[in-house]
Amino acid sequence: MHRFAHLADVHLGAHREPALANLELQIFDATMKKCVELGVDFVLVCGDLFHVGIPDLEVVDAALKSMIAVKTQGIPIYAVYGSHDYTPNGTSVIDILSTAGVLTNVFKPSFEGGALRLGVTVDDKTGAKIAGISARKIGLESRYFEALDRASLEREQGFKVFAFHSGLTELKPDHLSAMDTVDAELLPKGFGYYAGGHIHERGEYSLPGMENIVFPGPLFTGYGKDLEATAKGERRGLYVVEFDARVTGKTFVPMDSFGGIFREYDLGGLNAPEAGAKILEDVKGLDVAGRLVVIRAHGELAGGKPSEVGLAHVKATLSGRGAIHVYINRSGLSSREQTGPVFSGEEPASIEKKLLELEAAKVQVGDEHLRGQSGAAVGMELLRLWRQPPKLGEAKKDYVARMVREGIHALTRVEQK
Ligand SMILES: [Mn+2]
Repeated sequence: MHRFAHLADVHLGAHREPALANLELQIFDATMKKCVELGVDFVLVCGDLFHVGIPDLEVVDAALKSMIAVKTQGIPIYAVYGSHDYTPNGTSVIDILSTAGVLTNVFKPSFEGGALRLGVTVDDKTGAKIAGISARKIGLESRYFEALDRASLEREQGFKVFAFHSGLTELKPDHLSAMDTVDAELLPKGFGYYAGGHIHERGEYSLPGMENIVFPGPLFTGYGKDLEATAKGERRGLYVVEFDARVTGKTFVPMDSFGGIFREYDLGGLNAPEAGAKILEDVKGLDVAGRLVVIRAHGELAGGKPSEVGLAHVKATLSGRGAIHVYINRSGLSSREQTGPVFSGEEPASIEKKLLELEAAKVQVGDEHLRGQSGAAVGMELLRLWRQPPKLGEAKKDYVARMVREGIHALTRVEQK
């Protein structure tokens, strides 16, 4: 009997607050140690190992140490790329780790007459065959799936794992209805295990011809909405899968990092100062030391703006009492005085996409690819590019020049069909 570890959506470098940033790296390190302790034969990371394609070198260094400790035990690490690992027009840190032999990229595409052939990676020790498709930028990988030569993969004998970083349409929860997904019929059938990533919600599924479809959810806690789920008690971790000729068992292994407190406030009908007072009163007796606090405020204020509720003060108060992190979601909070579009309770990326689509529809430009949906996609690309911080030691003028150069490239490039 063999076993492997399946994890995804680690998002190393997602957190800027020192406490969370440290915990994030600690949990990753503990996870790598856990893999050794459990005696797994290999580790499979299904995308979004890092939060951005070019993270801070400090984060890379820490992650590298954790992974090398696994490698030196003779445990290989296989990976496909996630949407966050992708760097427009460039080399991402995952490419570097792959070149250095710290991990093996199992996405081995070749195109033959319009069909996508996937190379299969055979794990030496167990003979397990791994094939997979990396995500590119949002939604683009669906073209890979459409072109995929499934028959050749289905003909492969032995224990097979299919790794991917995409939601499946058939399994899409209602609240993610805006998310781009891939139809399960486009995946090869009859694999022993379908190792997913991208969906930040743990789930085990089966579909016709596809047993053991697993999304482990974020290893740490991801960001935004994930923090809320963690605060409500959702456990984070990895899967350990046992197999011989087929899967004989799969177990979720939690990697607990911290406890959380979740508070929700309906502030409808109050004015801004009343709303602030209500929250402060409620959190007065809470023991927040060493815990994650997530507050969700919603409703339509009778007077004042959401920015006048004093949420920054609430945050400072709770941080002062030892909360490791305070996250306040006020996307459902509106005001009678407020105008403009509001998209509540969604992932930042999908809100950005909707806003850009709304704005792109108003823009009159000659270039076809800067209008409508495609214009919004270019906008997303620019946002993504310009979120990259300067590299350590990079002079401001070099950084600006690089951003301008990459921005122009993104603006002028017509997406290949
Ligand atoms: Mn992710």
